[in-house]
Amino acid sequence: MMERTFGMIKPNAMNKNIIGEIIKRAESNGLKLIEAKIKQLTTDEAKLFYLEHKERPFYDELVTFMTSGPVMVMAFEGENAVDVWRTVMGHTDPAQAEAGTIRKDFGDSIGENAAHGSDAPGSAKRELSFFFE
Ligand code: DAT
Ligand code: MG
Repeated sequence: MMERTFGMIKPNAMNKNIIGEIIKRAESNGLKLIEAKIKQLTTDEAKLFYLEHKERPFYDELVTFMTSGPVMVMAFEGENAVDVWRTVMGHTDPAQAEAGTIRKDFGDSIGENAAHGSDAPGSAKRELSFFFE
């Protein structure tokens, strides 16, 4: 099924100059980049974006990290885009991520795991509208 998903390159990955490599992996797996921008998240934006994790012990650390430098927000379109992008990114914890995934290759820790991807079509819709028209 043709669908859209939301992806983000996190600050640690932005520091590694691998935007091209990350987009190449998405494109090689059938995803088309249809919108993108580089921006600095405000603390309020990061808190709201990750509101579902508000009660988690890592919430403050997550917000601090996500505002530590610019991110790149992206809209992808393709067959099963949500699942495809999650697969290309790999497991949340880089130490547990499959070989050849973005998080395995560029993640530094479970917190600084290089990329974000929506986990379901519903969250994709919400996250896309959070950053794009
Ligand atoms: P995902 O990003 O794979 O959807 P998630 O929604 O469970 O994972 O968590 C959102 C982000 O929060 C994750 O990308 C990194 C951070 N995070 C998750 N679990 C963590 C933990 N145990 N310690 C520190 N940061 C964590
Ligand atoms: Mg998630």
